[in-house]
Amino acid sequence: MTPNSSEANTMTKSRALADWVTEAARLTQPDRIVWCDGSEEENERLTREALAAGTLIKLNQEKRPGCYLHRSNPNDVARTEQLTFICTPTKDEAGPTNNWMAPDEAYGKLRGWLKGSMRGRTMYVIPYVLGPVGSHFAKVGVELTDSVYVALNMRIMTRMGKAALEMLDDSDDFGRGLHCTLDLDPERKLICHFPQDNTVWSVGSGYGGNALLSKKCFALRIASWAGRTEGWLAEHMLIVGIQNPKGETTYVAAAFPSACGKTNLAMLTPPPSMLEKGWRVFTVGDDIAWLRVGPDGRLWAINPEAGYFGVAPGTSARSNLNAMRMLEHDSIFTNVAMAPDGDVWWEGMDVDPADGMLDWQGRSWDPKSGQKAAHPNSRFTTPMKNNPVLSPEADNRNGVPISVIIFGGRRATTMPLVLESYDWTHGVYMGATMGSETTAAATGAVGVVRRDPMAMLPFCGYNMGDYWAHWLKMRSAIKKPPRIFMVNWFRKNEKGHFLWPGYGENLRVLKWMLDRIDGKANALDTPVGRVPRPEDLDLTGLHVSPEHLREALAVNPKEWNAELHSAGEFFTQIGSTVPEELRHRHAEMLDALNGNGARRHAQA
Ligand code: OXD
Ligand code: MN
Repeated sequence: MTPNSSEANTMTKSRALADWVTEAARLTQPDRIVWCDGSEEENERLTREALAAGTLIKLNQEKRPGCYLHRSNPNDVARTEQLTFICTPTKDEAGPTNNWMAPDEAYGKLRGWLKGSMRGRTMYVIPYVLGPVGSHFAKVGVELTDSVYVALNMRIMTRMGKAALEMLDDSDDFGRGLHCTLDLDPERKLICHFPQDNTVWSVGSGYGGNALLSKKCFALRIASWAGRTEGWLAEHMLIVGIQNPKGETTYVAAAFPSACGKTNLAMLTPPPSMLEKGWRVFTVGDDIAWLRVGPDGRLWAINPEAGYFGVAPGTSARSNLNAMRMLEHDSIFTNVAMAPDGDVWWEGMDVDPADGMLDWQGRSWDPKSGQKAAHPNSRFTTPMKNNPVLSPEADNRNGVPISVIIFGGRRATTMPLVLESYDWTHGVYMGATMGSETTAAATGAVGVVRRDPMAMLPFCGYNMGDYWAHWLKMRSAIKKPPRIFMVNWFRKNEKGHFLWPGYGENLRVLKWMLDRIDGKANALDTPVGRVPRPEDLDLTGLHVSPEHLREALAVNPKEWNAELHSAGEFFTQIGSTVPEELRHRHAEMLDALNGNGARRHAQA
């Protein structure tokens, strides 16, 4: 059957959209084109089709109603950063941290691969809104894909279907995402971004971060580019509301690299002593924040997504009870293990594995084999409305006002539990130089420290130095800037033991930040930032040895000399676009650390 453009005309008032779908269909030659409307009926139909094709496996519907398992191709389990390209006219626009390809070359190569690639397949047309529908933050995108798994996930992750076409109306202003699974041949896999065309073409991978184009591709890479042009920020940040016992809520945005506990922090359960006093935590978002200066001069944020694509291993009643609850229904699991009764299982779930478990590839699993049952980057996709602590503001068109920005990484040494910046520039410096040990969310070695500025290394759609300059420039537009902090929940002692219990206890660190803003808590000035002394933290009901706490909070000059040296090398690697202000601040810190003159910067 030839693609039917008259159907398109009845679905959308946008000539540009209808034409683009026709053009993509002419190239890829699908047997059928299905326009997704986001309805429940459609969800049931697509689920049935996915079950029939073996793309989804039904889980135990009594234990987990509406839940399904997907097993991916074993060599398609994580983002492939080495195959992800920013295709700007010049290499400098993409900068030294991105792979670059000239737009003509990328389009040409992919067009060759895409020719006839959907023959025998269905092309799903998936219109979606990033952000609350009708919000001035919101943007419309459309993804064309040959994957029913992608269609079902997009329904969870975004406001998908009719609402998006209504918002688009007859406009041509929408993100154009073309995704084709192809044959998963690693030699024919590329994720190419064309920021000037508001376009992403992703070929050869079905993995979430490569294939759910709304997420990393549009809401971060393309949006960061748009944010720079339009004067706002698209960030790899969770957004969380902290309600104090008086009922006042303060909003915090926090950037951590992939698989460092963003979802856990976004859904944190307060420790019993704080819960008793009336502390509460509410999730606005767990992965991405779009931030704009509001009419009141504060920085306001929305979560562009409508669901969570979280890492399953390590998620347990202890680490994230709210996540365990939201995963009880209407969720898609990818590459987790399956118990004989049709339930899911993963390492770190704090539940003993049943006998007769199947591993993530569907093979019978021997617990003694030393092999993982669930893939370390196995995932759940679940709608935000499943979250028992979803913020009542999660759908607010105006977003929420941000008082605190946190940068964080996974560092075994050097970085104290928390470090407060002296001012915006120092905070931007902290973000720009942050490092973290690599995790399983991307292919490659795990556990190596890499610089991951603002947790955006794999997600910034343009030159990293220009991105830092944009952050610095934002300061002049924000009348009441959020205060910036750095955290590290993962510091270890010489024996390799974690120095801080983490999880819910992290709320104590957040409380210190809020008290700092209110002028209620003290801190110690160090050459690299302010740290709490043990007595500055509220530790009621927490048993942590004074020795461990001292080590967790320590700023060790020897470690910091090495840290600054390595940050300096990173600046050299970024090159001439590094803003002078950051270089200057770097030199000042080195001086201060080595006792050469007093610190010269101003108070926040
Ligand atoms: C994610 C990631 O999936 O950061 O959120 O990799
Ligand atoms: Mn992420």
